[in-house]
Amino acid sequence: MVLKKISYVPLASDIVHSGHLNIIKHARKYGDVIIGLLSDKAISQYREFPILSYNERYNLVSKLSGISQIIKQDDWDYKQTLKKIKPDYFVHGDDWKKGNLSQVRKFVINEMKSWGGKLIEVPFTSNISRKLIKDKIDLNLSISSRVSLLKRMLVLRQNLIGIEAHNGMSAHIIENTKLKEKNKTKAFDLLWSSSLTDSTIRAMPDNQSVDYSIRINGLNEITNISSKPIIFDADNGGKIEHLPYLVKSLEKSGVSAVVLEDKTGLKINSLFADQSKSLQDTVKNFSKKIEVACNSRISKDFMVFARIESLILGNGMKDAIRRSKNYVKSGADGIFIHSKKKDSKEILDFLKKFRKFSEDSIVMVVPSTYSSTRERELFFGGANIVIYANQLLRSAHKAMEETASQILKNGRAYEADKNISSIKKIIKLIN
Ligand code: SPV
Ligand code: MG
Repeated sequence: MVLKKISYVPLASDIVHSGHLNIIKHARKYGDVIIGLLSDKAISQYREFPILSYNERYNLVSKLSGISQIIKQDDWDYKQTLKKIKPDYFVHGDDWKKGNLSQVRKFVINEMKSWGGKLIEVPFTSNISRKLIKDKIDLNLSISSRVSLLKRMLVLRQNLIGIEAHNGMSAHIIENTKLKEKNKTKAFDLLWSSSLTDSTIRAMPDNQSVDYSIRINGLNEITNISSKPIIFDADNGGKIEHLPYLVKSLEKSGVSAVVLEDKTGLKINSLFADQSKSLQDTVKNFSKKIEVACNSRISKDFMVFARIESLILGNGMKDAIRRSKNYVKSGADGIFIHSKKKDSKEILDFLKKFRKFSEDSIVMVVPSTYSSTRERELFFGGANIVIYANQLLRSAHKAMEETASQILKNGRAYEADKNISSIKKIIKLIN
């Protein structure tokens, strides 16, 4: 009996298009087609998180003809998979010769050689691609899959970094800021919709003068640009009777999580030195709010975070821990513990104490004042989500202030030109 050759085709395919069908057709000429369907984890290591979950993608791909087997591929760089399968042929589009995956391509060629296998490259179908389709259907994310994104990410990775997006431009910058680290690409995982920056861009105080409906409308600009999950800072959530409508609006806007803080009365930003007019809610009242928010969600994946202000208000660590226990018991998916200290000692102390009784709850921290602490120290201490809550807006503010005064001083823009993005760059950015 002559054994049939194995023709291996790696696929991510949360959008299946004719380019994929073309690759499978080619692969069949060489042998039995095994599809290596990349897991969510594998995909998220080299590009944005997939829109469809692994199971959904599996169902989709299993309906395609010409496939002998689908296996789960958990490594995006093929280091384990290739050794295991030792395929005779490895079939891939030729669009990976440049860019992110070119190193991986070199590895595949060498590895395949070691058992006499061969890389077959199929010319890229230029009029179709995942990106083209994704753009065409205007980001393509159905609201429900958008809402689920954060929970899905947290299942795969327990450490995420987020940054504040206050409009379409900041979302665009976040979407396109990537750092190549060895063979991996580092990018921000999620977006923080901040009450502080949403107020500041309108030159309004962070005291809920900018109401929820204005802020939620603004999210549209962001979701048009970015498919990263959004966490919404809802201050104290307002009146308990209004909470179900807030949660519903957030879900309908594609938000993945809401943060409610345990303060009452007129809102004052937590980083404000004078908190004398701020009161902390009772555990009973606030726990009720958490329950109401949890019970009003439509999607089981929408997450509710309880923000504890004990350390901000000077009410102590004991109070913070007591509250965290109660809020988790009330159904909060996670805790946001905040501090306005210059160092992270009290945050790390909280994390240590909290982790003694809760291993699973998600903990979010915002190192604005203790900015010298690195993400990895916070993750190591037990945090799951680290958020840079206002740095983009602050950098834009400083740059604009400097440019405005330079123009006034010089009576022309020439001196400012070297410190600002060129017109060419700006025009190209938008197209
Ligand atoms: C925000 O970004 O609006 C926050 C975080 O709530 S802080 O400003 O530190 O209170
Ligand atoms: Mg806020």
